[in-house]
Amino acid sequence: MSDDRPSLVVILGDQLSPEMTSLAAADKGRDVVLMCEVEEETAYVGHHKQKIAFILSAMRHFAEELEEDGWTVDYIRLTDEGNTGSFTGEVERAIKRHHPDRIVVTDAGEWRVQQMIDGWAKDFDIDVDCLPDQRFICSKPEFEDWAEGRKSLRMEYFYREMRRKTGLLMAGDGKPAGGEWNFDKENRKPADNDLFLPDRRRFEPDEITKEVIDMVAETFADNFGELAKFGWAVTRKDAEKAFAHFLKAAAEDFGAYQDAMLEGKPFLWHSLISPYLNVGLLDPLDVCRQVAEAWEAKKIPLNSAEGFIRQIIGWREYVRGIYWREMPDYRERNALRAQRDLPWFYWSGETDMACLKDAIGQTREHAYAHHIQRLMITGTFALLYGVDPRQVHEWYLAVYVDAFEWVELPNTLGMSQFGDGGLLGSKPYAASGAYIDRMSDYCGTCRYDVKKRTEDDACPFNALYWDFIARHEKTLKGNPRMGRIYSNWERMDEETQKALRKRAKDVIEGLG
Ligand code: FAD
Ligand code: DLZ
Ligand code: SF4
Repeated sequence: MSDDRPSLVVILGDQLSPEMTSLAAADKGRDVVLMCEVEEETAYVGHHKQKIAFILSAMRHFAEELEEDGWTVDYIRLTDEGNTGSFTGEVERAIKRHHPDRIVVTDAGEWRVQQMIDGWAKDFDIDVDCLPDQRFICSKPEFEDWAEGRKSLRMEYFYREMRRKTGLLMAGDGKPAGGEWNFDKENRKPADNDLFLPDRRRFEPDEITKEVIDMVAETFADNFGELAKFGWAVTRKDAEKAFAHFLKAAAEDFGAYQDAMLEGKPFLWHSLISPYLNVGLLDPLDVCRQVAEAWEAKKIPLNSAEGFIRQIIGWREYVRGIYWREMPDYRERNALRAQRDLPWFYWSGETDMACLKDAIGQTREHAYAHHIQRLMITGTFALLYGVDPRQVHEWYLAVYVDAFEWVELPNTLGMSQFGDGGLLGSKPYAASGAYIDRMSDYCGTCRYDVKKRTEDDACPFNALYWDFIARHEKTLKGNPRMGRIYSNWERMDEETQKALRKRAKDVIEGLG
């Protein structure tokens, strides 16, 4: 490295943290940071309008933060003249402008973008230092070590390792606090409509965000979703305020009502921090430490603290490990050979099924649905109906503000659609309407009757569920966790089985 030529530090739209390894390896007084808004990233799926607005506004705010901190930032806007529309094209132009002696970048979150970075050294005949992303608790090689030689890669065992590694919620003797690793049995309460719901910290768009929102409204007018209720934090300071408010107002009951759903109540006791964690406005370990401290200070119960921490140091880290271990062919897997097209109402929200209407409606309004809505409403319906998992994946990647492939794909294709044949989950998340009825108040207002199975007004989930079970008998019957379900199916008389399959056929044809 010569003294007078700068390094070009490339910061991607989900690397908005001053702690990035790329920044740590650079010289603030000499080097140039490149950040670019590019068409390729705004268009690789038809993102929700709020997702584009959130990322571009957070990028612009972060560029300001870096400049205030003394960095030189070369920021390319989407509408700038000469914008080539791709990371590679913008890096090429920046090399011509700044004549750097090397490129410094932190590993990309997504395989697609990492492929581009891996080509830069050859493309531009320049040194490229691509550094690990240290925002994660488990590095890629560490996950490989954990996974190597294991017969099954269950999250629960990985999670215990992460508890030991971080010391979060550990008793002094290497045992988990409270004597158990997992308190999920306390975390399945349905919510009642007369419960007091915590208010949520949302943020009025400032001038930068307003400008981005106007641009998105015009440029991405045909994309999915609405902008009117945009209330996401776009700076570190505001994201910290949002998290502090969750800790004070909602974390206490987070555990108990984690799986609950109420019509017209999109946020319940959830934290709404996934977009902030995923782009770097909040640090995962830091939020977990704050939650553990709140438990130690007796402000929140252990089942809530443990449930929350497990989602982050367990599930979030685990799906990242799976993604990098299994890509690129993971995206193509389709163990159940599901081939149907995604029903159109996933985009329009126009359906008489109250549960789907609500989950999709709030997704349009807020670019948000909580985990159980994603898994057990939109996810389960697509699974039972037999949608091609690639189409389901593209929908989830598009419609949520927090959607980045490394976290979305294993959750969708693996956990929700069983497309990986059980690598991630030990059985499919198939369920009839009874589950939704138990965990929500949707069925009360629905045109369909959740108690009926074969009539014209029977809940579609019911017949689709049994049809799914029958359709996949060869693949799933041998699964020890499915044994009881198959016994129930076999105990049904032939007439009932036929009526269920006929009703499922009608539902499928009706939607087709
Ligand atoms: P909370 O319920 O408050 O949970 C706290 C945090 O835990 C979340 O912010 C998130 O960072 C983490 N977390 C919880 N569950 C998971 C999980 N299964 N995997 C990884 N992290 C988890 N999460 C994303 O961040 N991006 C996605 O694109 C995404 N796609 C999903 C697709 C499907 C089909 C499913 C079933 C889940 C998906 N999830 C995804 C996981 C989860 O639904 C969201 O993280 C969560 O709903 C975000 O809302 P929250 O911040 O209020 O979460
Ligand atoms: C999701 C997204 C969008 C919509 N736009 C941009 C962009 O214009 N510039 C950018 O740097 N990042 C964007 N992103 C996030 C990237 O897709 C994300 O950084 C990569 O997927 C990480 O691999
Ligand atoms: Fe959903 Fe069926 Fe309940 Fe209607 S009856 S809300 S379709 S589970």
